[in-house]
Amino acid sequence: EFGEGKGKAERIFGLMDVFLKNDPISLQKDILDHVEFTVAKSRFSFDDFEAYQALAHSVRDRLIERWHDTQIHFSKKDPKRLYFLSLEFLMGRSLSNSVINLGVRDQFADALSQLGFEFEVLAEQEGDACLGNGGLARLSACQMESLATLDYPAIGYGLRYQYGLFRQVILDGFQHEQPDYWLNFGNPWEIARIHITYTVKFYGTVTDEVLNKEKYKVWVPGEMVEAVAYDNPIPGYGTRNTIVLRLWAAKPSDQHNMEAYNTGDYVDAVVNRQRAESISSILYPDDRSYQGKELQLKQQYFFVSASVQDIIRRFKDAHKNFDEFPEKVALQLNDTHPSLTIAEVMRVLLDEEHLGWNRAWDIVCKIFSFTTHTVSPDSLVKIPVDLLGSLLPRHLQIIYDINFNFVENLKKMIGLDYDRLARMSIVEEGAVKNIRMANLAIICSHTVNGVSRLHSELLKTKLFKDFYELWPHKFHYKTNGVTQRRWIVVSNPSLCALISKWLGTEAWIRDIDLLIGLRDYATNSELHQEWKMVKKVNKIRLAEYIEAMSGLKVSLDAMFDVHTKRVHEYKRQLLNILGIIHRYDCIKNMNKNDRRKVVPRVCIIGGKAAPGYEMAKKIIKLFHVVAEKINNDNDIGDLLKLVFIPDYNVSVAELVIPGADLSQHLSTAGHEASGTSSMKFLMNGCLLLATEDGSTIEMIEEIGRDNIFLFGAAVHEVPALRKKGPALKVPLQFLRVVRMIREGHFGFKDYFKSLCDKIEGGNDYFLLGADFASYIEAQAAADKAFVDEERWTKMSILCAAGSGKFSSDRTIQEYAEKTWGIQPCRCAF
Ligand code: HBZ
Repeated sequence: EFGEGKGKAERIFGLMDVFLKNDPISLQKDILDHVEFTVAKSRFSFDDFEAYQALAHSVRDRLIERWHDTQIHFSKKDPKRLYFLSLEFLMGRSLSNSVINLGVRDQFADALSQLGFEFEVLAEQEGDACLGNGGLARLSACQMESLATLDYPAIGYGLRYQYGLFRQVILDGFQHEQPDYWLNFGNPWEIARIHITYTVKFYGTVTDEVLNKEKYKVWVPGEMVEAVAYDNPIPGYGTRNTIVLRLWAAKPSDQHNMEAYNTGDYVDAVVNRQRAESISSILYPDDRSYQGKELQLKQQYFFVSASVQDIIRRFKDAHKNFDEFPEKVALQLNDTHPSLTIAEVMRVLLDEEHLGWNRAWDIVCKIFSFTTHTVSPDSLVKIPVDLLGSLLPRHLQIIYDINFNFVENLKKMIGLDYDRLARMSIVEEGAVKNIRMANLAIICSHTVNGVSRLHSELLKTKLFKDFYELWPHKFHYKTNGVTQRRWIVVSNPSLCALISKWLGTEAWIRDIDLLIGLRDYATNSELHQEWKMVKKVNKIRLAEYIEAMSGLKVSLDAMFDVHTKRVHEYKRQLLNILGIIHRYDCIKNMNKNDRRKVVPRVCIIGGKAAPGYEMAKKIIKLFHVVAEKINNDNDIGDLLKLVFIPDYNVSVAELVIPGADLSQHLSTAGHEASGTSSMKFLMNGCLLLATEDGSTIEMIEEIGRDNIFLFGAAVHEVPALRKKGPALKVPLQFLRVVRMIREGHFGFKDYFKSLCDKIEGGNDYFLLGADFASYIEAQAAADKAFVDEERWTKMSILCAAGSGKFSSDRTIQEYAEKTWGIQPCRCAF
């Protein structure tokens, strides 16, 4: 590996013959070195933020060291690799997770305390990396961590947005969005690889050329942009393996528009060049729909093209024959967003590697797998043909060719059923012709999966029914999971210590199935005492945060009832608010004696609304006006308090989840593909109040119906209820609370009119009225259980004990074995 022979290698080895040391003195020295030479502050005077930066750099050194070792090991073994393609990753903070996974948390904490700093205080200095919207993006982050921990040879690819998901600011109860220019203070967790760049082409024309008597297509681009790699190491837990998340940033290309410089308008030419950077600058903040915007499509292709070039370069470094490609490469499409990858791989194999259609197609059919995260046909991405044809003319041709072959074959299989042919075609005909990205992904992938059992059933019977009937073998289900390293070890250290103590081992951190052992102690009074103590510590932490943020003091004896997720009509935050109004109304009408029996509650809601989603924004405002009224009603006091947690993100979730007694998951049955926050709450011993939707159905199987508060219509009942329209009977209490809003009990009468209209008089698509009575009953059942401390604690223990199935380690192992065909490749030193 050393160009100048063995002598040089030996000399270098002599200079750096040991790994970085992790004893307190070495760590202190490393941190001070970084203060002095990286942060460029005097080692005799630096503040918490500078200390954090220096600390982060010393952790980064250790990450790089392991990552190099892993790389060398992978190159030597040359295993089949997984390439995980996702336009979104919600990584949150890196410091705590890194030191824990590297196994040096306590050593660093000691070293810092000797320097007069507290690890926890410095960890708070870190900002979140919010390069994603919600569940899908956080899932990608959990899965990367599990891939590293389980020693799989994997690489994640994504975009290095300069602006992450907007920051939510609440003014006067209304959501406002502020840009998240997260790289402002530098990012110690990434390594800029300025030499790893690829040119990405856009626009232009396609011509025919003849080479060795064969005709080839040549794409002459109209614009070129450079993609630069930024590597983010992801360390595994209990292993030396450290994998990488490679994010691409757009930079102007030197090949771009050379003539412009010669025409004399130098300044304009430079300004134009600079525009290239806008491709990777903004994360689109809508977590459901694709608006057909050119910049968004450009972004997708930019990411796809750079990743494919990188993958092919790596393959060609070690292999000559493309027929081996499927043995070495598995490409995972995280939703349809990266599905242009299919057309891009075809294009490279055809036009650049000159393999010919049949060979190229054969390879493409063996390498892709596709996960969908939606249940709604409206969320499926469609790209207008005109837009695609102008931005990526060659890709449009290829997609047409794929579709032509597909439709011809399909006719042979199903005959001339034109309706079905039209539904399955990649091209949607109509006033505006569209390319259906989901159809492209299904046709070209060997495996298609939903994210829970129920979701996959819905795919087979509804969304992708036609395809399922054609290729039943392609359809699988992979129930989502989350990583217990972040969601217990990092975010709930006291619970982590408690679990390890009672199980007598820390092995559950890598082997989650061991959690089931807690069941043996579910009625043990000593464990009950300690379990309650842990919850109390976490509630204190959360209460302090609430007070610091909003000035509101909340009672620790109250039930902390949490509903945090993106705000959507189908997730029914509105149902929660109507339930709160009902509770308030009931308390107001109670006599003193009855009031003594009320279980005090702190109702916590948090979540962002897409900036253009008017109804979601109204729901946020409604919560605030209701909170204003109730929190200031002296008659109510601690019986009911409402808290909105602004700017809910990964690090806020780490604080909120461990402190919750109860969490709500209220989606109308059949609308939540899986849901993953419920898994985090479950692991932390928080009880769930939920509909039988997404992965909740599988949770019921794991923990038993007695340990969860269920309510609402089941999936199969929903269509009939909807059909009833205005004839649907809704309870009087429901009508009463809606009337209170309508009549201006909380102010803003006109503003909330449209919101009330949407849930009354046959317009109630998400069935709030139909589910209301059963929701209130489930809430009453939760109250009843809460006052019986022993029962509640037992339920809480059984939730955590039964959460093993919902670790992303299990999910990733299933994908590896059944979908990707990859093996662990552990780097041993
Ligand atoms: O993916 C969510 C599902 O709603 C949820 O049920 C599931 O648990 C989770 C993980 O599988 N979907 C999303 O979070 N979707 C997006 O964030 C999204 C982002 C950009 C889009 C479309 C969807 O253009």
